[in-house]
Amino acid sequence: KGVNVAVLGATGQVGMVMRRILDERDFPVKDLRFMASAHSAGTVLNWRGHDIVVEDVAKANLSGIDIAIFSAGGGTSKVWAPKFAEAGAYVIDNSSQWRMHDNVPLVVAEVNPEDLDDVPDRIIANPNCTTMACMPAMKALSDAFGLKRLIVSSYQAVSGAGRAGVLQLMNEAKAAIEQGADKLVFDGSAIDFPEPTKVVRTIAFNAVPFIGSIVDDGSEETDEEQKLRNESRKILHLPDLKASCTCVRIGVFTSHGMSINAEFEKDVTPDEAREVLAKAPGVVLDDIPTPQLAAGKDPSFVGRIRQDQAVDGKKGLSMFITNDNLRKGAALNAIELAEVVAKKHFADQL
Ligand code: 11C
Repeated sequence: KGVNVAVLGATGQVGMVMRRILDERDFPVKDLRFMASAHSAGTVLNWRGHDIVVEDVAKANLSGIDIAIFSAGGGTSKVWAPKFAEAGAYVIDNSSQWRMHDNVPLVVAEVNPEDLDDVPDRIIANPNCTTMACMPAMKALSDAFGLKRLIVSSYQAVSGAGRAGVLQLMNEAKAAIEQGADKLVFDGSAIDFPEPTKVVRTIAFNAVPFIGSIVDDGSEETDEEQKLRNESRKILHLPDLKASCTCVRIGVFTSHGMSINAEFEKDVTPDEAREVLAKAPGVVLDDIPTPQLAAGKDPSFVGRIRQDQAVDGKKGLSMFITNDNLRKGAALNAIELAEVVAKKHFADQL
C-alpha cells in the first residue's frame, strides 16, 4: 500500500527538509527513491532506518514513479520535469521554472487546492517562499475584504540562497566577532570580511537590498521582486492585483519576514482582520512575530496589525508576517501538494 515517491535534489538543503517532513507527516510511501545530479549520486541517506543510495537522475529508470518532488533548481527542472511526467509521474516542482506556465497549477495547499483538479501536463508548481509566506493570510483577508493592492518589503533569510548563503553568514560573523564586531558601530569598513561568495554583499550585521537578478524589461526590479506580484495574482485568482515588492536579504539563518501594507475594497479594522486571521488555515497570530519564532515551525506568523495611516479611511492595514522558508516556503507545501495528489489520483493505492 502507498505511492511510489522520488525526491530529486534529495541531498540539498530543501531536499533534507523534504526527507524529514515525509517522515514527520507519515506520508503514505510504498517505495522511496532519492535522486540528484551525478555530483551527489552514490551518497547514502538514511530514511526510517533504511539506507537509500542517491541515484544519478541521468541514469535512473523513471518508470513506476507516482509522484516526483523536485528541489533541484530551474535548469534541472526544465529538463527533467517533462521526462518524469512523460514516464507517468506527477511532478511537484519547487523551482521557478514552471510557475507561470498556463498548463501548470501554482498552488498553496490551504489557499487554492481546487487548482489541482486539472493538471494537464502532470506538472505542479510550488510558489516562491516569499509569496508562500503571505498567501494564507492574504487569501483570508481578500475573501473577507477584497484585496486591491499590496506593498511588501521582505527581510529574507540566508538559507533562501542555499547552503552557500548559510556558510557565508557563518564565516563573516566569525570574522567579525574575532576582529571586534562592535568596531562596525563607527566604521562600516573596520572589519576585514572575507569576499562574499553567494549573497552579493557582506551579509553579517548587514542588510542587502538585492535578491535574484535584475529583469531585462526596463523595470529595474529583480526577478525575486516580480515573483511576489506574478505568483500572488495567479494563486489568489486576482489578475489585476496591484503589487510591488522590495526584496532584502538580512543576516538571519531561516524564516523570511515581510512588512506588508495592504489596501482593500471594503473598510477593515485591525480587530476585524485579527478575527478573520484567527480562523485562517496556516496562520497563527503573534504580537511580535520574529523569524526565530517561525524557524522549524509550519504556520505563517502574523502580527503588528495596524490601520495603515497612509490609506484614506479604514481601507488599509499594515502588518508583519514571518514563515520558515525551508518548511512551508518550500518542502512542506510541496509535500502537502503531494498528499492532495495522492488522495486524488492514487486513492486505490492508499
Ligand atoms: C531566496 N526566495 O530567498 C529565494 C529562494 O524562486 O524558488 C527561492 C527562489 C525560488 O533567495
